[in-house]
Amino acid sequence: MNPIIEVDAKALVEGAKNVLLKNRIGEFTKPAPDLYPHQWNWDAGFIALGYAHFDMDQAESELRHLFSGQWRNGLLPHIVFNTSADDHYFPGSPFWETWRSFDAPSDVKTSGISNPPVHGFVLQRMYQVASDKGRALNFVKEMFPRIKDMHAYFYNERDPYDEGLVYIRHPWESGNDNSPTWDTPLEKIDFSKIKIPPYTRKDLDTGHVDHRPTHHDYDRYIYLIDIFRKGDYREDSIFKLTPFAIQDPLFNTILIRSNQAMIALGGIIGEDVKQFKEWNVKAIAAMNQKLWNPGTGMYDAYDMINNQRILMEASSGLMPLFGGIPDSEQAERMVEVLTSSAFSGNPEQPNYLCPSFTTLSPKFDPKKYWRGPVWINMNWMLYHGLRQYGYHELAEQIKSESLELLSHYGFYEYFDPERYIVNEHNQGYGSRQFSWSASLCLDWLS
Ligand code: 2M8
Repeated sequence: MNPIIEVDAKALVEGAKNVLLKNRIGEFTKPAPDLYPHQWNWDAGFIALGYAHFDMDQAESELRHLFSGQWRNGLLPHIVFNTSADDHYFPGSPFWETWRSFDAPSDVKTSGISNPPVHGFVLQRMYQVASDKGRALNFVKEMFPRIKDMHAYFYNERDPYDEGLVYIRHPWESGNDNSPTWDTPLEKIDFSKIKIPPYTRKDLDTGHVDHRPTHHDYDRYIYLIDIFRKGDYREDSIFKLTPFAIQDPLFNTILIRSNQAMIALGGIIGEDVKQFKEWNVKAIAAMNQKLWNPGTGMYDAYDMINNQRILMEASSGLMPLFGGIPDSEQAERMVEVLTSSAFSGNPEQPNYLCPSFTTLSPKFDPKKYWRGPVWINMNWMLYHGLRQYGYHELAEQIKSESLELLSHYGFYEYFDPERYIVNEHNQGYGSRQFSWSASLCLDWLS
């Protein structure tokens, strides 16, 4: 589809820098002005990547600040709290009760779950774009052991049967919070005998009720946190108690892609990378043996509690392209899925790529968070994945459609994939001035 909207690259770059600078509060940058007042884990990775193009001090500061919250067991929390804003977001730091864990830092307030481990490939990209390679190498040396500890945490603590695949234990860990992928395992939880701790949401003060997760979702999110607290954040205890442990193809892809980056970076700084290579050989084989679905041409998720495959209908099932996981035949199948009506719409009514969930499902909702809208970070990963397999035209389409959305509607958090008549509808939802939308735009335009 030819772009309908002219993209003014210079204006976009200026606008993107402004978003980052406005969301910056000292050592780190918030994902958005009001909705998310703390530092988020995978957001910080994408944000660092954008800063790397114009302010390397701040790019490094983002990762340093994030890793200041790393736990002794290697867990990198999904939130490092800005305690002065504890009242502005739920759940704030006290709710997590991370003091129950021997591993949590006492001087930095954090959550007790993690996020997709993007930091390895972010560090590699920062090194690639750096003009001062000597300085960049020092930063790689500084971050290398911390990222290695985080990967070791995942493979040692989240892979109980030594399969090479790690599990997530909360939908927030996936980053794709209310994706319909999690509906089935969450619906299996019998809530008739469960008491959920009392809580009050804050996200609806600024977020639109139609675009945010439901109360039904939030009850489940809070119930899971209560389990982690009861298990004192010990992974072995949690695994015995939790009704939610999922091997997610997106999360594992990102870990694999970061392993690859660490292998490359380790080679440059003379670090032993044997462990990363072993993790990756096993992980890639497991992705293809356990999660690949030849019937659908996507990678499924696996529910470890109910011992069930979850049929994947979200775009995260196509993300293994980014990790170089499929062979060329599998990749061709995946591209067929991406260009089919499920994601691309039809010639009369094409979608903006890439909806986060198949548009053919009754669960598809073009405005609701991770249940259909286009997300810029997912598009960025898909773009790089497609290029790796030689699908340059499709990759360019994803990039130009992303820039078109950002240019016309602004740096929103997510976008409606259905094309309306330009100017008559707003296609951007969630928070305006969203940092990773700005940051990845900068990376594309650099
Ligand atoms: C969203 O998640 C948070 C919980 O972590 C929320 O809804 O309050 C997700 O989109 C997640 O992927 C993102 O990292 C976070 C901050 O942008 O917001």
